[in-house]
Amino acid sequence: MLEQLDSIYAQALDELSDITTGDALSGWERRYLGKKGEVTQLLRSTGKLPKEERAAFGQRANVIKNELIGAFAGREEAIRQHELATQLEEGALDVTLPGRPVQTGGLHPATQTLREFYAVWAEMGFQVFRSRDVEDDETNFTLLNMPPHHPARDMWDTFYTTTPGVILRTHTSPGQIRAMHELGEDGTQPIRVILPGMCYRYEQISARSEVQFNQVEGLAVGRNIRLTDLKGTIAEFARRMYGEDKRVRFRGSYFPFTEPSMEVDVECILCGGEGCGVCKYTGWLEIAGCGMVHPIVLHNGGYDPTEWSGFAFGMGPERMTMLKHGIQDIRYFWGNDLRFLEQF
Ligand code: FA5
Repeated sequence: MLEQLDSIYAQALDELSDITTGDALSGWERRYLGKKGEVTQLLRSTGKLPKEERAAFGQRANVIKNELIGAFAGREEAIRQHELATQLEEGALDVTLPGRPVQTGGLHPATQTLREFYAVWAEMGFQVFRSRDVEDDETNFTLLNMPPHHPARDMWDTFYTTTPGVILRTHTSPGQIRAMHELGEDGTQPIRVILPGMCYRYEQISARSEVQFNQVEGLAVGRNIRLTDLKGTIAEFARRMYGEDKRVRFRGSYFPFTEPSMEVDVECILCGGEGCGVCKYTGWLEIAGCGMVHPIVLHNGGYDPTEWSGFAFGMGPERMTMLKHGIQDIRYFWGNDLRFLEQF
């Protein structure tokens, strides 16, 4: 059978050298290398040989098969080049025609804002900490100072799963507890992180509210962190993000996991504080909720609140993108309408 193999090999190469068209080449491939091709059939019959001849035969057959595959590819390329040259000669191919535009994708507007956030917060020394989308009720609420039946739980309409106690996180704040445990080394190390991620709320969808949206949480824990550190950090972020001259203001608010709690407004980025439709003629846009980390939350994160303090904030990048580009409806973000997406 070895002689038969070598003679098929010689014959195949001989035939190949005469082939000048794609059709003939396909026929050649079928005849020698196809499923029922001569080389393939011979390889299949290896099992019928006496045991001591099988290895040598199999090896030789594989070498020949690979050589033929290589020769085939070489011939295919030669035919392609020849056809191209003929087309050029005959003028069928106009190389001066402009190429067809290649469709490129782009970053989603929310992703663009997120990346701007990452860059600004990284410059300010905040590293990214990724927490989980599927949370437990305890971390999402109880450890954030909202025990079962606490009325403040109503602020976050929740998606529950069929597994008791397992929910989709309603905000990125439970990541505070996880970051404190993972990075705090039993409450002995300071922390400075941002926690970006998708949040889920069982809310009525409207122009301003979606059932899924991104948040970027921030958390700093240290020995002497004060309210002025929080205010200075947020003001610096707003300046870096929206411009040197942008003013920010803080309004008293309530979150169970911060004390005191505030909302942050930045001077309207569209009208510069003059008053316009986007800022509802107030001159201010809300960008974040924030506050000093509640002592109970510090304790739940493994820190001694008599020695450690911290601040936290939470921002909504989609709402901030809407403000920046004057987008009227948050539903565009996840509608996958190219007419919307291609504008960014
Ligand atoms: C919170 O979720 C707090 N965890 C924020 C916080 C963190 C306060 C740390 C203090 C300290 P709030 O529910 O206001 O707060 O949501 C924060 C931001 O998420 C909002 O300002 C908004 O930009 C965005 N957001 C909230 N709900 C939606 C929604 N349904 N669709 C789109 N964006 C939303």
